[in-house]
Amino acid sequence: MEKKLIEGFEHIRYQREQPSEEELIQNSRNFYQLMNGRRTVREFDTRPIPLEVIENIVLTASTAPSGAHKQPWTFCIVSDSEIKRKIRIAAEEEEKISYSGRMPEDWKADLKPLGTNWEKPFLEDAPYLIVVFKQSYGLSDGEKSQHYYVSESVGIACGFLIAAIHQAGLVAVTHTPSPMNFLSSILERPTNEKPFLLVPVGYAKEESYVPAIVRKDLEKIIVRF
Ligand code: IYR
Repeated sequence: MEKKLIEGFEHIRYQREQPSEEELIQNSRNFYQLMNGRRTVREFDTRPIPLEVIENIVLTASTAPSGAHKQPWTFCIVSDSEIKRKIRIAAEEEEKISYSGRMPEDWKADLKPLGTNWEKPFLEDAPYLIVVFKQSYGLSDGEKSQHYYVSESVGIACGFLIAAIHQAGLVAVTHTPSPMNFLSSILERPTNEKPFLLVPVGYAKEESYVPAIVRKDLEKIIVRF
Protein backbone atom coordinates (compact mmCIF):
# COMPACT_ATOMS: atom_id res chain seq x y z
CA MET A 1 0.00 0.00 0.00
CA GLU A 2 1.40 3.41 -0.97
CA LYS A 3 1.78 5.67 2.06
CA LYS A 4 2.85 9.28 2.61
CA LEU A 5 3.40 11.43 5.71
CA ILE A 6 1.54 14.76 5.67
CA GLU A 7 2.52 17.02 8.60
CA GLY A 8 3.57 13.88 10.46
CA PHE A 9 0.32 12.00 9.87
CA GLU A 10 0.11 8.87 7.74
CA HIS A 11 -1.97 9.06 4.58
CA ILE A 12 -2.71 6.17 2.25
CA ARG A 13 -3.17 6.40 -1.49
CA TYR A 14 -6.82 6.62 -2.59
CA GLN A 15 -7.33 4.00 -5.25
CA ARG A 16 -10.56 3.32 -7.04
CA GLU A 17 -11.32 2.30 -10.57
CA GLN A 18 -12.48 5.32 -12.63
CA PRO A 19 -15.66 4.54 -14.56
CA SER A 20 -16.09 5.70 -18.17
CA GLU A 21 -18.72 8.35 -19.00
CA GLU A 22 -21.12 5.62 -20.13
CA GLU A 23 -20.60 3.72 -16.88
CA LEU A 24 -21.15 6.93 -14.87
CA ILE A 25 -24.47 7.48 -16.61
CA GLN A 26 -25.52 3.87 -16.11
CA ASN A 27 -24.40 3.77 -12.45
CA SER A 28 -26.11 7.04 -11.51
CA ARG A 29 -29.30 6.09 -13.35
CA ASN A 30 -29.43 2.65 -11.72
CA PHE A 31 -28.95 4.06 -8.22
CA TYR A 32 -31.59 6.75 -8.81
CA GLN A 33 -34.05 4.11 -10.00
CA LEU A 34 -33.35 1.98 -6.96
CA MET A 35 -33.80 4.88 -4.54
CA ASN A 36 -36.84 6.26 -6.35
CA GLY A 37 -38.60 3.02 -5.43
CA ARG A 38 -38.19 3.80 -1.73
CA ARG A 39 -41.35 4.68 0.15
CA THR A 40 -41.99 5.39 3.80
CA VAL A 41 -44.12 2.46 4.95
CA ARG A 42 -46.00 2.49 8.25
CA GLU A 43 -47.44 -1.05 8.14
CA PHE A 44 -45.01 -3.79 9.11
CA ASP A 45 -45.00 -7.57 8.97
CA THR A 46 -43.92 -9.04 12.31
CA ARG A 47 -41.72 -11.61 10.48
CA PRO A 48 -38.27 -11.77 12.12
CA ILE A 49 -35.10 -10.66 10.33
CA PRO A 50 -31.55 -11.89 11.01
CA LEU A 51 -29.69 -9.50 13.30
CA GLU A 52 -26.76 -9.50 10.87
CA VAL A 53 -28.91 -7.65 8.31
CA ILE A 54 -29.51 -4.83 10.79
CA GLU A 55 -25.82 -4.81 11.78
CA ASN A 56 -24.77 -4.48 8.13
CA ILE A 57 -27.25 -1.62 7.68
CA VAL A 58 -25.80 0.15 10.74
CA LEU A 59 -22.26 -0.45 9.43
CA THR A 60 -23.34 1.24 6.18
CA ALA A 61 -24.71 4.23 8.14
CA SER A 62 -21.40 4.44 9.99
CA THR A 63 -19.55 5.00 6.69
CA ALA A 64 -21.04 8.52 6.58
CA PRO A 65 -18.64 11.47 6.70
CA SER A 66 -18.63 13.33 10.04
CA GLY A 67 -17.14 16.52 11.47
CA ALA A 68 -13.42 15.91 12.19
CA HIS A 69 -14.22 12.20 11.81
CA LYS A 70 -15.65 12.13 15.33
CA GLN A 71 -18.45 9.71 14.28
CA PRO A 72 -20.82 11.29 16.83
CA TRP A 73 -23.53 8.61 16.68
CA THR A 74 -24.91 5.66 18.63
CA PHE A 75 -27.38 3.22 17.09
CA CYS A 76 -29.53 1.33 19.61
CA ILE A 77 -31.05 -1.82 18.14
CA VAL A 78 -34.22 -2.83 19.94
CA SER A 79 -35.81 -6.25 19.32
CA ASP A 80 -36.94 -6.95 22.91
CA SER A 81 -40.74 -6.81 22.90
CA GLU A 82 -40.98 -5.41 26.45
CA ILE A 83 -38.76 -2.45 25.52
CA LYS A 84 -40.63 -1.92 22.24
CA ARG A 85 -43.88 -1.84 24.20
CA LYS A 86 -42.49 0.75 26.65
CA ILE A 87 -41.36 2.88 23.70
CA ARG A 88 -44.77 2.60 22.03
CA ILE A 89 -46.64 3.59 25.19
CA ALA A 90 -44.38 6.61 25.82
CA ALA A 91 -44.43 7.72 22.15
CA GLU A 92 -48.22 7.44 21.89
CA GLU A 93 -48.63 9.46 25.08
CA GLU A 94 -46.68 12.34 23.49
CA GLU A 95 -48.36 11.92 20.09
CA LYS A 96 -51.83 12.03 21.66
CA ILE A 97 -51.02 15.42 23.17
CA SER A 98 -49.49 16.61 19.89
CA TYR A 99 -52.40 15.57 17.68
CA SER A 100 -55.04 16.84 20.10
CA GLY A 101 -53.61 20.35 20.42
CA ARG A 102 -49.84 20.79 20.47
CA MET A 103 -49.60 20.79 16.67
CA PRO A 104 -51.07 23.88 14.99
CA GLU A 105 -54.02 23.36 12.60
CA ASP A 106 -52.01 24.01 9.42
CA TRP A 107 -49.46 21.37 10.46
CA LYS A 108 -52.23 18.83 11.02
CA ALA A 109 -53.73 19.79 7.65
CA ASP A 110 -50.33 19.16 5.99
CA LEU A 111 -50.25 15.67 7.54
CA LYS A 112 -53.80 14.72 6.46
CA PRO A 113 -52.72 13.34 3.02
CA LEU A 114 -50.21 11.05 4.79
CA GLY A 115 -52.87 9.46 6.98
CA THR A 116 -50.85 9.64 10.20
CA ASN A 117 -52.38 9.79 13.68
CA TRP A 118 -51.33 9.34 17.32
CA GLU A 119 -51.45 5.53 17.12
CA LYS A 120 -48.08 3.89 16.45
CA PRO A 121 -48.57 0.10 16.15
CA PHE A 122 -45.41 -0.04 14.02
CA LEU A 123 -43.39 0.52 17.21
CA GLU A 124 -44.38 -3.02 18.26
CA ASP A 125 -44.96 -4.74 14.90
CA ALA A 126 -41.56 -3.95 13.36
CA PRO A 127 -39.03 -6.64 14.36
CA TYR A 128 -36.41 -3.96 15.05
CA LEU A 129 -36.41 -0.35 16.16
CA ILE A 130 -33.19 1.48 15.37
CA VAL A 131 -32.96 4.41 17.76
CA VAL A 132 -30.31 6.87 16.59
CA PHE A 133 -28.67 9.08 19.21
CA LYS A 134 -26.43 12.05 18.48
CA GLN A 135 -23.46 12.58 20.76
CA SER A 136 -23.40 16.32 21.47
CA TYR A 137 -19.90 15.82 22.84
CA GLY A 138 -17.58 12.87 23.39
CA LEU A 139 -17.55 11.14 26.79
CA SER A 140 -14.98 8.50 27.56
CA ASP A 141 -14.02 7.54 31.14
CA GLY A 142 -15.64 10.76 32.39
CA GLU A 143 -13.48 12.85 30.00
CA LYS A 144 -15.39 15.23 27.72
CA SER A 145 -14.21 15.99 24.17
CA GLN A 146 -15.42 18.27 21.40
CA HIS A 147 -17.68 17.06 18.55
CA TYR A 148 -18.39 19.15 15.44
CA TYR A 149 -21.36 19.54 13.07
CA VAL A 150 -23.15 16.89 15.10
CA SER A 151 -26.66 17.24 13.59
CA GLU A 152 -25.30 17.42 10.05
CA SER A 153 -23.13 14.33 10.61
CA VAL A 154 -25.88 12.26 12.21
CA GLY A 155 -28.39 13.45 9.59
CA ILE A 156 -26.09 12.22 6.80
CA ALA A 157 -25.61 8.89 8.61
CA CYS A 158 -29.41 8.53 8.86
CA GLY A 159 -29.64 9.12 5.10
CA PHE A 160 -27.18 6.28 4.53
CA LEU A 161 -29.15 4.14 7.00
CA ILE A 162 -32.44 4.69 5.17
CA ALA A 163 -30.80 3.97 1.80
CA ALA A 164 -29.26 0.74 3.16
CA ILE A 165 -32.62 -0.41 4.58
CA HIS A 166 -34.24 0.07 1.18
CA GLN A 167 -31.37 -1.56 -0.71
CA ALA A 168 -31.65 -4.64 1.54
CA GLY A 169 -35.33 -4.98 0.56
CA LEU A 170 -36.86 -3.79 3.82
CA VAL A 171 -38.95 -0.74 4.72
CA ALA A 172 -38.77 1.94 7.39
CA VAL A 173 -40.55 4.97 8.75
CA THR A 174 -38.56 7.94 10.07
CA HIS A 175 -40.41 8.60 13.29
CA THR A 176 -39.71 11.67 15.42
CA PRO A 177 -42.03 11.65 18.42
CA SER A 178 -41.81 15.06 20.00
CA PRO A 179 -40.47 15.49 22.63
CA MET A 180 -38.51 12.24 22.60
CA ASN A 181 -36.46 12.44 25.81
CA PHE A 182 -38.26 9.30 27.00
CA LEU A 183 -35.93 7.32 24.70
CA SER A 184 -32.92 8.39 26.77
CA SER A 185 -34.44 7.07 29.98
CA ILE A 186 -35.93 3.84 28.55
CA LEU A 187 -32.62 3.00 26.85
CA GLU A 188 -30.52 4.40 29.73
CA ARG A 189 -28.27 6.51 27.51
CA PRO A 190 -25.44 8.64 28.94
CA THR A 191 -25.82 12.42 29.29
CA ASN A 192 -23.79 13.28 26.16
CA GLU A 193 -26.33 11.48 23.93
CA LYS A 194 -29.59 12.99 22.68
CA PRO A 195 -32.28 11.07 20.74
CA PHE A 196 -32.19 12.03 17.04
CA LEU A 197 -34.41 9.62 15.09
CA LEU A 198 -36.47 6.49 15.70
CA VAL A 199 -36.49 4.09 12.72
CA PRO A 200 -38.68 0.97 12.84
CA VAL A 201 -37.36 -1.55 10.28
CA GLY A 202 -38.88 -4.70 8.83
CA TYR A 203 -40.68 -6.30 5.92
CA ALA A 204 -43.66 -4.34 4.67
CA LYS A 205 -46.97 -5.95 5.58
CA GLU A 206 -48.12 -8.19 2.72
CA GLU A 207 -50.93 -5.77 1.82
CA SER A 208 -49.82 -2.29 2.78
CA TYR A 209 -50.71 1.11 1.39
CA VAL A 210 -48.72 4.33 1.01
CA PRO A 211 -50.03 7.79 0.17
CA ALA A 212 -50.41 8.55 -3.56
CA ILE A 213 -47.95 11.46 -3.47
CA VAL A 214 -45.30 12.39 -6.05
CA ARG A 215 -41.79 13.83 -5.85
CA LYS A 216 -40.89 17.27 -7.20
CA ASP A 217 -39.42 17.04 -10.68
CA LEU A 218 -35.85 18.05 -11.51
CA GLU A 219 -36.71 21.53 -12.80
CA LYS A 220 -38.36 22.35 -9.45
CA ILE A 221 -35.33 21.40 -7.38
CA ILE A 222 -32.30 22.28 -9.50
CA VAL A 223 -30.75 25.65 -10.44
CA ARG A 224 -28.04 25.54 -13.09
CA PHE A 225 -25.31 28.20 -13.23
N1 IYR B 1 -44.46 13.06 14.89
C1 IYR B 1 -45.85 12.88 14.49
C2 IYR B 1 -46.30 13.88 13.47
C3 IYR B 1 -45.64 13.87 12.15
C4 IYR B 1 -44.94 14.99 11.75
C5 IYR B 1 -44.39 15.07 10.50
I1 IYR B 1 -43.46 16.79 9.93
C6 IYR B 1 -44.51 13.98 9.61
O1 IYR B 1 -43.96 14.05 8.34
C7 IYR B 1 -45.22 12.86 9.99
C8 IYR B 1 -45.77 12.81 11.28
C9 IYR B 1 -46.08 11.43 14.02
O2 IYR B 1 -45.14 10.66 13.93
O3 IYR B 1 -47.22 11.07 13.77
